[in-house]
Amino acid sequence: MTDVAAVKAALKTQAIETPSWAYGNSGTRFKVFAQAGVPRDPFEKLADAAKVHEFTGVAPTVALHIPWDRVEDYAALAKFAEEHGVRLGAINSNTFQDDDYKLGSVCHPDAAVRRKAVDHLLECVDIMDATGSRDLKLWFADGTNYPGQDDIRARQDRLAEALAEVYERLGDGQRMLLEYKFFEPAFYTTDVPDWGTAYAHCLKLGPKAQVVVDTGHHAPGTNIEFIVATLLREGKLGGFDFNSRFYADDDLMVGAADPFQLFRIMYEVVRGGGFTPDVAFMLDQCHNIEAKVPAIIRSVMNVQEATAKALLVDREALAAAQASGDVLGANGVVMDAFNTDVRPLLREVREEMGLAPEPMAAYAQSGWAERIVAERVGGEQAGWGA
Ligand code: AOS
Ligand code: ZN
Ligand code: ZN
Repeated sequence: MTDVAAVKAALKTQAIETPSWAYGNSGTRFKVFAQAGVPRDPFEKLADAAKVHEFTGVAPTVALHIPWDRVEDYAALAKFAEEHGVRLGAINSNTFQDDDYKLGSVCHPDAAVRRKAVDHLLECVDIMDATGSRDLKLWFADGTNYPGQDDIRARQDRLAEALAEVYERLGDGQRMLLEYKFFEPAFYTTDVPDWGTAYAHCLKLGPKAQVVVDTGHHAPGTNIEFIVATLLREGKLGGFDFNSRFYADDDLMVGAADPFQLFRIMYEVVRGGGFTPDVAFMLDQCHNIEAKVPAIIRSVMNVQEATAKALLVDREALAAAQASGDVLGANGVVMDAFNTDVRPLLREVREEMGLAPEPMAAYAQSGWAERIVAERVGGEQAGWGA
């Protein structure tokens, strides 16, 4: 029997980090459809993120991206966040948007370019000191397009050297989260293409280096929950970049494409003791055609629903079925949890937290969407990459 009170208590402690870039305009390489009311600066992104937290109660931190969220005074930004009921979260570096990075950043064949990239990463750690952020999230677009273009092994050596320098700079309580992605923008080799490569680097670096799993960064059919289970067993799962993919790195709302996969992942998190602050639940999404703030509220709710179902798995019954070789019984226990409608439970959880039971409706009634359209006129809207 599952202890529903314990499930509710666990759900109230969940923290899902929303990404600053999801509040700005984004699109594909074909077109960015600008939306009215979109934030014009990092402060307005935080104000929107505060609304997501206000209506869900489980989105207390916001990931920043440097340079998109570069400000003069990070302490002031952190203070603004706190005044709005949220905190600054992971710092995401950017070593992919300069012309210098055509052939890579930390893996570039030219030492001067590598220096520039590492200096940027070190600057990100300085920013973490100012914002009080724990995590530096590293995603490298580095790779090659053609066989022979560069030396695969030499690029790994350059990567290791750069990571080691940044690792040394990390303060107490700070971590680096290394993200992998199997292709794009590079199409032949990617320098951190999979969890194994990320794991190997993190293992060598030490305990402050952890792997981050972006759910959209795998080949179709990959068993992501197996990767999650493995990384947790090895003490190397630092967190998630949640999103949905139908095809490649689609960055659609988490839980939209495959809620069953999200549930399976969350079950392995719960099963592996990963439902702790040591595993960061972050979103990494872009809302190209849908309204941004409600899309992020929906995404947070999707993670919450998958978590609730994962927590509801009757672990004792499952263990008994597994031990007795009852294949269908064991599968039935897992499917029972997945097929549970957890929305009434989550409505209760929200009411117990002093929140409206239906975040989407409460947001729609709040008037925030109309207010930002009316107030955020003039200036330039923030966008993915600006
Ligand atoms: C890119 O594909 C990755 O998912 C990164 O996490 C990226 O850095 C993020 O989308 C914004 O910086
Ligand atoms: Zn990501
Ligand atoms: Zn991605």
